[in-house]
Amino acid sequence: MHRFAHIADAHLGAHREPNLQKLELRTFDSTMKKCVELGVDFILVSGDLFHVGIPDLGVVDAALKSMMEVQRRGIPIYAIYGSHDYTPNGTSVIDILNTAGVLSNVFRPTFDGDSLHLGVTVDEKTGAKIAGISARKIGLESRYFVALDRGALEAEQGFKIFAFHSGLTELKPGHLSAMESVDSSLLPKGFDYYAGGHIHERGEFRLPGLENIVFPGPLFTGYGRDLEATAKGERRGFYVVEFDEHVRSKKFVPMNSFEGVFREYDLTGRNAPDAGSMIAEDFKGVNVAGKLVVVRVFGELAGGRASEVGLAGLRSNLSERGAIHVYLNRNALKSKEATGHVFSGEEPSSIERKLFESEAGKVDVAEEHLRGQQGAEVGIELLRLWRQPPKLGETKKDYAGRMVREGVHALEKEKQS
Ligand SMILES: [Mn+2]
Repeated sequence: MHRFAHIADAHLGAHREPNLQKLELRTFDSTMKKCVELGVDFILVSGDLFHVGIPDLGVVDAALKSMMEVQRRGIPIYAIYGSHDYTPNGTSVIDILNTAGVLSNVFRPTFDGDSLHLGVTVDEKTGAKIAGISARKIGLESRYFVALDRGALEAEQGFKIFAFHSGLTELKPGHLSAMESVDSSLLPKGFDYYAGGHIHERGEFRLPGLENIVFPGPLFTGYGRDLEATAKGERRGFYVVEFDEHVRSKKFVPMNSFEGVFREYDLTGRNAPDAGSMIAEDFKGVNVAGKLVVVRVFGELAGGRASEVGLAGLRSNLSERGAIHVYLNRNALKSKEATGHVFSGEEPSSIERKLFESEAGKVDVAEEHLRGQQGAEVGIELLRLWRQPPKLGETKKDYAGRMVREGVHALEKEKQS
């Protein structure tokens, strides 16, 4: 019997807060060690191994040390790009690790007119065949799927794994219903295992002709909204799959490295300062040491501004009491004095999307591709590009130049599409 590990959405480098940063890398290291301990033959990463395409070198160094450990034991790592660690017109950390032979990028496309052929990577030891489609910027990989020569892949004999980093329309969790996704009919049929990534919620599925569709969810805790689920006790980890000619078993291996405390408060009808004391009072006597604390507030304040609730003070108080991280979600808190946009109760990316969509209609430009839905897409892509921090050692001037180049490129690409 052979075994492989299926990891997705590790998002290494996602956290800036030192405690979480440390835990994030430690969890990745323990995961690599666990893979050795479980005797896996290879490891497959379904995208978003890193949080950005050009991560902090300290993060890369730590991750590399952990990966070299499994490599020394003859366990290969295969990977595809995710939506985060893909770099539109540059070199991503995944490319560098691929060049260094620390992992193998199994997304090997060749285009023949409108048709996309995927190279199949054969794992030497087990003979398992792996094909995969990397993510591109939001939803664009769906074009790959449409162009995919499925027949050739379906004709491949032997134990086959298909890796992808996209939501499947039929399987999206309710709160992600607005997210871009790929119709499952576009996947090649008859593979033994569909190694999914991108959906930050663990799930095992089957659809007609598609057995063993698995999304492991984030390896660590994810970020933003994910922290809420982690604090509520959702287990994070990866999958170990046993196989010979077919999948014999698949097991989730939890890697949670801390406990959580989750509290939510409806502040409707309260004054901001009262609301603050109520929350502080409620946290008295709660043991937060060594835990992730997530506080979600919602409702409409009767008086005062959201900032006057004093959540920042609560955060430092809980940190002093040993909380490893305090995540405050006040997206759904409204105040009568607030101005501007209120998009409530969602993850940051969908709030951004809505904001762009609502504003795109108001922009008066002649270029068709900068208006409406298409304009919103351009805005989202630009925001994603310009969020990249400068590279280590990159001068301000070079950074600015690169941002301008990539921005112009994104604008022109949209024009052509
Ligand atoms: Mn992800």
